Amino acid sequence: MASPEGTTPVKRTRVGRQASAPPAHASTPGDSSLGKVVPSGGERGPAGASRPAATRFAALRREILSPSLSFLMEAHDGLSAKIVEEAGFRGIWASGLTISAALGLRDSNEASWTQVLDVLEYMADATTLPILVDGDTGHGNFNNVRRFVRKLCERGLAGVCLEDKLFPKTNSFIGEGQPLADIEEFCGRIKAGKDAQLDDDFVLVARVEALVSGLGMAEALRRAEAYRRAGADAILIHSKRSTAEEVLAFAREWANRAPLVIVPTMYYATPTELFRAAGISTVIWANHLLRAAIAAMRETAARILEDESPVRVEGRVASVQDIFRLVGNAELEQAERRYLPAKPTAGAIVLAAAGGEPGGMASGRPKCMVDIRGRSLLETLVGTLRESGLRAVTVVRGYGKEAVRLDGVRMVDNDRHAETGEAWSLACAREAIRGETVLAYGDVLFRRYVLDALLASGADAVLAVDASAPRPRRSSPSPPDLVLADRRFSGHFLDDAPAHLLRVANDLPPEEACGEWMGLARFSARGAAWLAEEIAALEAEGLLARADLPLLLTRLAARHPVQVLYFTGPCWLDVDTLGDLAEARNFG
Ligand code: SPV
Ligand code: MG
Repeated sequence: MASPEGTTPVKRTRVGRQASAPPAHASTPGDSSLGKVVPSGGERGPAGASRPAATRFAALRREILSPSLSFLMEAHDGLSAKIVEEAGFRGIWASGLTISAALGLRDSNEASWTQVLDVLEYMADATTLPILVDGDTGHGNFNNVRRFVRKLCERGLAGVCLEDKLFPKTNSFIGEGQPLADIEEFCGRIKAGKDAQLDDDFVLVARVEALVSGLGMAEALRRAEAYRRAGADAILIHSKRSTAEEVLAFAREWANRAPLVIVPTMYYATPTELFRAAGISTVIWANHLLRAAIAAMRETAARILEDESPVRVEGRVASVQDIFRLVGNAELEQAERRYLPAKPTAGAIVLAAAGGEPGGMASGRPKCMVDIRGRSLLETLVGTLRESGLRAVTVVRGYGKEAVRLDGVRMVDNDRHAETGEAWSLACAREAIRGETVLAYGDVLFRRYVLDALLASGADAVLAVDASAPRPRRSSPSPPDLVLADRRFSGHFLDDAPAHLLRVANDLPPEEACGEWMGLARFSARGAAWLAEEIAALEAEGLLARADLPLLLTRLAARHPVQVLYFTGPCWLDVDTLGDLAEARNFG
């Protein structure tokens, strides 16, 4: 890469560094023999993996000093830091503007420096990437700077950028002619910061505001040179113009005396190649994740307000699963297996023996294998069961059984599926009706909270019932399982007393029904024993082959309390028709 002058730009190492031995006052609570600390944030990766504490300091130094153009992406909290890492960036800009804004504050030092430090600590904990902290003016004079730098180092923050303005600062894009710090005084802040750093590789970037304040190129260069001599590892030359002209002119004059950092917020349209050709060291994309989040949050809030429902936004926002993945729930599950006492887990039986769908929906495939956004209906359903902690899943298959496959589940066959009903299928999985057991139809999808509510219920037998008025089915081949209970849904979740099942049937007059069974039930160990007994009773009476689940559950309710748990809203889906299938693909 040639510089404009034709010399090879060198990203200087140890530019203007102070003596490398840690000064006497820079005590190292972690490991004094190496002159390095073990920063709290440097020990853990996103999934708790340990990393050598010093690597983030060295990594940021490498990025800033390396001869190739580097990019730092803005983040303002732990989650956005994770997203920067996931996107593939190699470093993070902890922006003062966006951290303040995310707290609902102005970029005017309204958040105290310790409040900012708390946010930074979350960010450092959330990612393995090196973080360059926007240190504003250093929160006071040289004395505040050195305490701030020590605290950053202790928390694994790899570098700081200090701007030559006065406390309390104002964002560079507000107003004209902001007063700048006295050069000598600011050099004192730089020296104090470098003397206070607890890791040799900690990076201090000095930010020159002379162009922003309208003081001209000569003043900008004079200041940059003074800051370099005071020990700054790199210079950030800031500009609020809409073109990169003055920044590129500065770079030419500067001639690589120290690495140059830029923030093309206002001159964003400049091709990045020009920065590369100018020998710029590092580009900071300073605020784009927060701006993206603001736009998305606004649109989402407006839609939900307008619709009084999140249905239209559901497919456009990150799923709850995505949140779990981002924050590392999988690691927590592993840790729970390692550290918590083992407890008996519930099992599940999925009845998926029914045939393919009329109307060509499943085009000859068993219904449970239709595609829902790249996964089969069965896999999606079992995924929800697993997310709720159900490990031992048994699937009863029948029609097209060769096509019914899924890793990690036990398959049981009902080879008489054509002439038998659901109770027979369930009886095929009799062995699995032991301990706490969840029972689900193989063609339903439901939100996880429905299952979690069943699992949290203290009842021995409990059914999930949709209390919304039974919906007309679009030429559905299977009539709804309507429920009659001793209490209707009161419309009020908070003071709802338990309701108990009287009857489940397809032929109940809809106006009498209290709701529709969603095809999902849970039995305690005792309830599972009742269920097994009822299956045995049907068998003894010669009724098992023809019985469906409504009959089985109605008989069960005649002998034992079977609770009904009411839900409302779009929390489940029975995939019967092409229309249902389209809905299922948006169900998330
Ligand atoms: C920040 O991101 O807070 C910055 C860059 O300091 S700027 O907003 O351009 O001043
Ligand atoms: Mg800032």
